[in-house]
Amino acid sequence: MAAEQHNLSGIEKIKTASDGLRGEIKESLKDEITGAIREDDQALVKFHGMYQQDDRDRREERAAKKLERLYSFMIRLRLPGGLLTADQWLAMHDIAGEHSTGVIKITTRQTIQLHGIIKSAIKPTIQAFNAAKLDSIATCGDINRNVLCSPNPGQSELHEEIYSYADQISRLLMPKTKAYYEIWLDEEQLADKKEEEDPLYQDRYLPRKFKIAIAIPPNNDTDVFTNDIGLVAVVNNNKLEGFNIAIGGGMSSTHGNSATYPRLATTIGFAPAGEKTLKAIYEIVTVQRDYGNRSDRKLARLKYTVDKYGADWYKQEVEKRTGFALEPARPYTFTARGDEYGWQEDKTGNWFYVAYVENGRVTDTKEQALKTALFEIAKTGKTRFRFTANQNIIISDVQPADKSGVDALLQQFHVTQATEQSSSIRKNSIACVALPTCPLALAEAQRYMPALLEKIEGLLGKYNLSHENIIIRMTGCPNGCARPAAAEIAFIGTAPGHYNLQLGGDRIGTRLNSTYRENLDEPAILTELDSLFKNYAKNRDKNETFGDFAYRTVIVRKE
Ligand code: SRM
Ligand code: SF4
Repeated sequence: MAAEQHNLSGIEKIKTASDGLRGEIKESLKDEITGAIREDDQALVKFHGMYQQDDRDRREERAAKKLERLYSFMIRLRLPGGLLTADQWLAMHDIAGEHSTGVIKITTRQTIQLHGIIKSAIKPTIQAFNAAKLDSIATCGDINRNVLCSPNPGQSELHEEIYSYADQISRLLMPKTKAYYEIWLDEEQLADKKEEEDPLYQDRYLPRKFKIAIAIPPNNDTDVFTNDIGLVAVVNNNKLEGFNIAIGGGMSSTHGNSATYPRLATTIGFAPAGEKTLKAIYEIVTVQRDYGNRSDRKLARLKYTVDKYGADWYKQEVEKRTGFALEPARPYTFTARGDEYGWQEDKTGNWFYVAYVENGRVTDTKEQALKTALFEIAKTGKTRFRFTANQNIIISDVQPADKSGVDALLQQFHVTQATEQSSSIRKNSIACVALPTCPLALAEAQRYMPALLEKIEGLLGKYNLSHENIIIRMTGCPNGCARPAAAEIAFIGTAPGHYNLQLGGDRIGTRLNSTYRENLDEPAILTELDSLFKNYAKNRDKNETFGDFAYRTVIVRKE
C-alpha cells in the first residue's frame, strides 16, 4: 500500500493533467509574440530533454529597454554511458553550429548539452538529432535521467558487457508516452492510446528526478554513490557476477534549510547479473514512485524516502515486489575517481586517447582547437567518442594502424599539449555551468574556476604540492551539479563572488566533505588555502591525500 499524499505540489498537478506530457506545448511553440513558452509547458518540456533559460548577463540591459528576457532553450541528449559514433559527432558539430551557441558542452552525467537554441529552432534541432539516431527523451524532469557507466574501455575485459547495462536500464525506464515523437517529429497521434499506458510512471511520473550510475572498480569515475541508485559491478575470474546495489545518493542542499542535505547512497545488497538486476532496479523505482514525497519538492528525492522509512524497510519493500531477496554485498575495491589521460590500449588491442576538456566545454580556444580537432578526427570515421562523468572526452576504438593519424591531428590542434600541460588539480577539477544560463546560479562557476585554479596552482607550487591529484569542484549554488559535496575541496556559491569552502571528502568518493568556512571571497579563499597547504606539506602522514588530511586535522576537530 503506497504512502498517502496530501497537498500535492503544483508540478504534480501539471504532470497528471498533461495528457502524457503533451500539455499545450504545440500551441506554446506557435506563439510568435514571445520567445518563451507557457509556464506549465516549461515544466513539461523538461521531460522531453530541454529547459527554457534566458541570458542572465543581458537581463538588466533588456529590462532597461523594456524588452522581454532573451529566452532560449538548452537541450540535453540521452546517451547512456556517454557514447557517440564518428557520424553522430559530425552531426552534433553541425547542429551545434547551426542552432546553438556552438559550444558542445559535456556534462557531469556523460552527455552533451547545447545552449542558446531559440524557440523556433527547437524542432529543427530535435529533428536533426533524430536523423543522427539521437534523442533527448527523459534527460530532464521527474523521471530516470541519463544512465552513467564507467567509460574507460581499458579498465576491464568486460567493459562492453557491463557498459550494455547502461543502455538496458535506460530503455527499461523510458516513459511510454509518444508525445516526444508527435510534438517534435510530427508523427501521427496513436489511434489507440492504450499503447501508451505506462505501468511504471502511470500519469504521475516520479516525485523528483532520478539518477542511476554504474561503476566498474577499481575506478569510481562515475561517482556512483552520489546517485539515487549506484551499481558497482562485481567481476570475478573475468566473469560479471552481478552488481552491488546502493540507494539514496544525492548532492543537493538548500542554504539555510537544514532539512536538506547531500547524502551518499547506502548499499543494500547484491543482485546477480541479468534479469534480477534489472528487476531490482525497476522495483527500487516503483517504491520511490509510491512513497516519495509529492508535496515538498525539496524533500522529494529518493535519499529522503530512504531516510524517512529506513534502508532496511526500503530493501524489504523492494524484495516483496521482486519476489526474491538481495544477497549480501560482495567485496570490491575503489582506488581512484579521476580520468587517466593520454593514450592507452584497451583489452581488445585497440587504442584510446583521454583528452582533458576544461569544464566540459568543447570549443576552440587560443590554447587548443579542440572542436576543430574532434571534427577532423570524426571525419576519418575511424574512432568513437566517449564522455566521462568528469566532463572529459575519450577518443576510442582506434585500431593500431590508425593511431598515428589520430595522434597527428591531436598534436596539430594542440589537444595533446593542452592535456599534457594542464596541472594535476586542473585535470581533477569540475565546475558546473552556472552563469549566464543557469537560472539558479548564485555565483559564477565554469567562467571563474579556471582563473581561481591558476592562483591555487601558485599556492600548491609554493609548498611543492603541484603533483597532488586533489579533487576540487565548484558550483554556483548548492544544488550540486558538479557533485561538490563529494570533493576534497569544494567551492559552493552563496552570492556573487562568494563561496562556502568545504573540505574533507576522500579521493575515491566514499566520504562527503563538510563546510569549513562560509561565504568567502577570493582573497579569503586564498588565505585559507595557503595556510591549509602549508600545514599539509609539513604535517601530512606518508601518502596521505589532502582530503584525508583535512578530514583528520580540521573537520574531525571541528565536529
Ligand atoms: Fe544539475 C538543476 C546543470 C548534473 C543537481 N542542473 C540544473 C539546471 C537544469 C538548472 C535548472 O533547474 O534550471 C542546470 C542547467 C544549467 C545550464 O545552463 O546548463 C543544471 N546539472 C547541470 C549540468 C549541465 C552541470 C554540468 O556543468 O555538467 C549537469 C547535467 C547532467 C546531465 O547530463 O544530466 C548537471 N545536477 C547534476 C548533478 C551531478 C550528477 O547528476 O551526477 C547533480 C547532483 C546530483 C543529484 O542530483 O543529487 C545535479 N541540478 C541539480 C539540482 C538539485 C536536485 C535536488 O536534489 O534538489 C538542480 C535543481 C533542481 O532540480 O531543482 C539542478
Ligand atoms: Fe546551476 Fe547550481 Fe547546478 Fe551550478 S549547481 S548548474 S548554479 S543549479
